[in-house]
Amino acid sequence: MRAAPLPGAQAAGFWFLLAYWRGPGAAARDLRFVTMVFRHGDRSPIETFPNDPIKESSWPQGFGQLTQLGMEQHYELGQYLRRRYGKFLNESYKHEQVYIRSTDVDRTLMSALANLAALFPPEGISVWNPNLPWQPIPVHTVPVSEDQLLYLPFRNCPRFQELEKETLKSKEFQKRLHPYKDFIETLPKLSGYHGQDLFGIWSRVYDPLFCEGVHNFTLPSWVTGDTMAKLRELSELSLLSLYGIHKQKEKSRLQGGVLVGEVLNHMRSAAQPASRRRLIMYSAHDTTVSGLQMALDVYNGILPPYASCHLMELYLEKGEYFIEMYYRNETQHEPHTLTLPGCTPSCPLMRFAKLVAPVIPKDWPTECMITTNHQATNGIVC
Ligand code: PT3
Repeated sequence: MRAAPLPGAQAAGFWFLLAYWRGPGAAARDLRFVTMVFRHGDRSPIETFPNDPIKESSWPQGFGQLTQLGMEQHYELGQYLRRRYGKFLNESYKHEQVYIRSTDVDRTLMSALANLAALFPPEGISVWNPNLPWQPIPVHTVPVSEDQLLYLPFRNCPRFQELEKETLKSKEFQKRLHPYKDFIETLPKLSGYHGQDLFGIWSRVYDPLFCEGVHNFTLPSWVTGDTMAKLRELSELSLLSLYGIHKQKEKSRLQGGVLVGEVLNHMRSAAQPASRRRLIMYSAHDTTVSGLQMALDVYNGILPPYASCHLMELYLEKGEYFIEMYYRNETQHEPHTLTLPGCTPSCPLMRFAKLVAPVIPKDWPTECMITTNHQATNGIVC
């Protein structure tokens, strides 16, 4: 039954009461800590297919680089974060409150810097050059070869390689792949790329075409809307099958679960009364955002767009800590609430920890070596 509309004065009173009723609750809910994982902004292709008439020299900075559009996207995300967390983060940057880590890749490092320019413009005593509304903020990194946190997928893991092979053979994967078999057969002649693996089709055919489309290059005549739709669906299947479709929990322990464990440790530390840390930011890739979301079982199956951002907030309410997660994957819409399966949108920290425990590796190197192949267990294959 629909409620009858309230007459003017009565309606105003109703909204006032509602605001008052919500007010004290909202005040009692205290944001304590925020962590986020985002994808870098728009970039040039990383590689392309042999028949592509658009070569690396067509891109102002060559392959794999953040474009000016990518810088704008991250500056915009930084402005959004300033609006969302401005009060919580004080008027400007404080080193003991903030930590930023990026993969050691130009586009992720530059994205973090563009973002921070908008998030932490100098204010008051932080102004060091009146003509420049910018201050340096440290962005930490480790070499890609040593990155055991953000540069997903971790390929140096024999058990994971075994799971990838099992996935390709699984009924579920084959069922999903079947409708595209004829289309895949047509690709080598058109693109000159002969690989049949989905990751190759994604990174060497779909991705460069997508980048070229964004930058208004003329695409080859065989690249119709329907071709792009099929290539996108195959790329989505590639990413989904990387972390899921077959033994998702076990794969997560070897991939995104490492980051889940790190985030949970930070949440627990932030819940200590002496903690001064308020923000930890991770600048990374589509494969990082999706790997984290697959481990948390909240992935929507769509390739994470440029500058998409997974937010995790820790609140203190009536003596209990809660985690809330949001996904900002478009600028025209407020971030979408993500609910950890088995919990409520605002999930008690203890319950969150219990629910994610199965995807957090206890000993990643050892778990990676437990394969059905004895050579790997003996450390011969790695
Ligand atoms: O565009 O987000 C992306 C890709 O992950 C890209 O940044 C990349 O580095 N791909 C190589 C595999 C990590």
